Amino acid sequence: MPELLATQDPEVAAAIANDVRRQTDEINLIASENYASAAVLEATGSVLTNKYAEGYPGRRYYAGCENADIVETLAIDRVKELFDVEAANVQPHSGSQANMAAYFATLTTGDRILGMQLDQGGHLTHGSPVNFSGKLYNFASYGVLHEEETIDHDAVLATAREFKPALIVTGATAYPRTIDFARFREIADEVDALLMVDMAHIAGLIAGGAHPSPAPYADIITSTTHKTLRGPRGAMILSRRSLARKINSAVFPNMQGGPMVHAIAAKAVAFGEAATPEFRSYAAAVVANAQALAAALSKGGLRIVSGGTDTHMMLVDVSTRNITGQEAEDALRAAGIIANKNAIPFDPLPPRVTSGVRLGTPALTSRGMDAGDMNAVAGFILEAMDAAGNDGGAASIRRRVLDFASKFPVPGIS
Ligand code: DSN
Repeated sequence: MPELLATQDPEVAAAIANDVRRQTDEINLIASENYASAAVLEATGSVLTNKYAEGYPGRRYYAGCENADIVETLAIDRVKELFDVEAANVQPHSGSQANMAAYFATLTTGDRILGMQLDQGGHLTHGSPVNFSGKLYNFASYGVLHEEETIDHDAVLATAREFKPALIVTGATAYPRTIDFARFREIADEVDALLMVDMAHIAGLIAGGAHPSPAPYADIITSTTHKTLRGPRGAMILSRRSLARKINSAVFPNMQGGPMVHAIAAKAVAFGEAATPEFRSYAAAVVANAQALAAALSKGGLRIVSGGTDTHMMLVDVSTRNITGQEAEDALRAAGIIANKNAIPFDPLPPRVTSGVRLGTPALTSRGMDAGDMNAVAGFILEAMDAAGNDGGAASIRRRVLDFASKFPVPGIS
């Protein structure tokens, strides 16, 4: 338990200590989560949280920003090199805010955008009617093919021709296959649209060379920094130099106020880590683990959407086990395995129930698990689903999950 907090504020200290234990004891298969390194955590918890630094390096609205300038310039330079892009804004507090700023920088409200359907893998900010994106802009959507469950590029092109969007957005939160950025560029060019890639889920894979980069094709790239990239909670916008001024103004002063300098410092640390050979090995292992886990689950009788994965995540159709996505999530939780229910393409069940779960390997790969360990993880998952609703069965699996997990140190904790 953190010592100072334990004395001053035992309630908060206890919640943090309990989450340290939870993160250590459980198997985390949430595809969008990871374990930041001790160095990233140290920068995140630093005194830079005390500083106001509206503006950009060298052009601030407050005095005393010399160290804020250093960390922000380091973050910008490192991320530009990491992803081979001309410009970067590292101030967005979240992925949604990065996407909001990207739209604000390039469009006028009411403009047309073509994005991926939420229930087929897209994100709320790609046009959901309950999100600012769907409220402020005029969206049309694309999805996946019924049989293959991969992006229907012919439909993307046909819709783009008819709808004439000013911007096409690709990137996903629940799509396990490589996205063909070159094909999206061709479609965007054909209808004279800008191309935006939201690479939040796969940023670490791209940085580590385990997924093709959108950089040669996209006008704007947005991303969070805490998923496969393994940095602090936050986001960024990468772009061509010609769009940099508009993007910077869209982030500040248009949409955000003071940047979180402590988070920017931690982003700089994470970008440094992601440029190492160790991170390249990590990114390759994340994909190898996902493929091994998908194969083992498939062998165990579960249907993997699109037949497998090219990335860090898979969508598992649990209806073959006669349970819903919600029941699967609950059964896994009871066994000490953390994952989220997720709609599968053309899901007959509502979003609060679903027929699937989304599983990802970024976090357990950060603990050093390898493809061989995925057989054990798959075994626990299959057993837990069979034990759905059986408290005694779940408790027995949970004990074995705890014993298994204890063999793998958690970065930033152990
Ligand atoms: N919440 C994130 C995810 O889990 O994919 C997307 O914003």
